[in-house]
Amino acid sequence: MATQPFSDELVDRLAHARHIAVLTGAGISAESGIPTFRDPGGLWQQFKPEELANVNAFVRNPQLVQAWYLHRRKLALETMPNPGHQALVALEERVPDFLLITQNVDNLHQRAGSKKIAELHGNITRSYCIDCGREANDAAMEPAASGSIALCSACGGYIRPDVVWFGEMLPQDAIREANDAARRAEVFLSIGTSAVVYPAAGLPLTARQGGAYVAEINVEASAIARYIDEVVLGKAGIVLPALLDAIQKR
Ligand code: BV8
Ligand code: ZN
Repeated sequence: MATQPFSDELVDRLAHARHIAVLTGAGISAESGIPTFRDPGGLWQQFKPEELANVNAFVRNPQLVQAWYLHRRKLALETMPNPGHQALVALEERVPDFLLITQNVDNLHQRAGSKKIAELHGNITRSYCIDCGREANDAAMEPAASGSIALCSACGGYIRPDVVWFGEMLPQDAIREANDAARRAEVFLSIGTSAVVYPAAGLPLTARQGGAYVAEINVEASAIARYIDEVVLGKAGIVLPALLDAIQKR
């Protein structure tokens, strides 16, 4: 029997907590087949996300950025939520005050059935016109797949994905809700994030200051590992179901 990768203390705290907040990053979708941001290989890895996920890149080359997001949206739609996403749905159902704070834009938490979600960086399934703000439908971005620039049918403006780019403000309601949940959390889980992008990466520390027990689940220690209570090394798709199993046995 492999030793469990997490402490009994973490299981007990999660089993009895009434206030839980969870932060997820690209690592929770890795086992669904979506490459993380700092992954080697892959067609789009020739560009750094910071080079494409910003408004200057978009204005300079709207077709390239639209094509990149169209590619990522198709990948997200073709993949399935994995047992890590599903375990977080089960955790939400056990707890009266739960918030899933995600940096991911792949919509997999929503497809897995999570309900209480704060989308810090938007959602790749939505897009809108940068001039008139109209929400564009799924087909509107298709011209970018064949080398054209996708334009708004109402005003001819460029269409962009509804995600937060570097240098852009996060949705105010999402970041406020996330900070409130982190402050009142008794347990805060940081899952599959390198914790280098702010303000999201500040949330585990906000939780710690509010008195929460903070644990991360990652295949390697993240940038905040030294500041938190527990580092659980392992794949989210393996560790989270085992953690829920242990909680349900308490
Ligand atoms: C803002 C959406 C300001 C688009 C994204 C200098 C210092 C500090 C901060 C800054 C600075 N210079 C600039 C900033 C601010 C900047 C920032 O933090 N930059 C970083 C790079 C230094 N932040 C911003 O610009 C934010 N806005 O600050 O606005 C402002 C203020 C006032 C007024 C106006 C403006 C906006 C940030 C949002 C950017 N958008 N994405 C898109 O997705 O295309 S960020 C992008 O990175 C994704 O959202 C992603 O989620 C996020 C973080 O990455 P991770 O999710 O952590 O993914 P990563 O690949 O890094 O790591 C994966 C982890 O999973 C790894 O640890 C790996 O070990 C682990 N893993 C892998 N497999 C598994 C696993 N774990 C478990 N199981 C597995 N199987
Ligand atoms: Zn328009």
